[in-house]
Amino acid sequence: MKLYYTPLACSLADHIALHEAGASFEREAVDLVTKKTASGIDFHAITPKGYVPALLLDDGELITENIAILDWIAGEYPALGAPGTLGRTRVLEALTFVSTELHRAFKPMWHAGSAEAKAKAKATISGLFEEVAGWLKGDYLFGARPTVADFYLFVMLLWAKRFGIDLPAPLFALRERMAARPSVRTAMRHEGLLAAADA
Ligand SMILES: N[C@@H](CCC(=O)N[C@@H](CS)C(=O)NCC(=O)O)C(=O)O
Repeated sequence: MKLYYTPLACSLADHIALHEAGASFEREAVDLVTKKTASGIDFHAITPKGYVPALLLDDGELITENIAILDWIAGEYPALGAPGTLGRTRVLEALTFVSTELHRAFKPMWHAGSAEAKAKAKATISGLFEEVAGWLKGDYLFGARPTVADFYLFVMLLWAKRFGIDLPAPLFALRERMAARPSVRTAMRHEGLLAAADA
């Protein structure tokens, strides 16, 4: 299995999930500007979509779209899902919110645009974080242990730091808690996201 990723992109959620699961996998970085992989392959030849994440399975099947990949990982490694008859639905509900509301709201922050558009995006993001802050059922979204939805949310919390967006106290604490997990530290180290002194 091979994960195509870009440092600090939304693919970090999948990277963390695979480490958290103890999965055996390879990884290959993708330059989203040149659309070349680290080994020099045209990324469009791997997926015409041209964006990360993409997960190549051992049987040659390629999964794209973050919600689908994270749902597949939780299916293979049920400890990364939520319990109960509605467990999978609740995780998909959270993943969809992170993807279609939060992740999408960050788009203006990553691209060239007016200061006004960025200020508007920051206000939208802060409102969304206020909403998510009320969802925690314990140390994580669904209780005492993290699910794939926490990993995607964590990437959004890192992006908040990157763009100087303040977090409600429960999400600030969640970011700290997540950042201390060995799987998260390993994935971040592999993506060059830990300060040298901290790596
Ligand atoms: N619909 C995709 C979007 C993924 C996405 O936005 N990926 C970004 C990185 S976070 C990307 O690769 N952008 C490069 C591009 O679109 O050219 C998904 O949900 O997985």
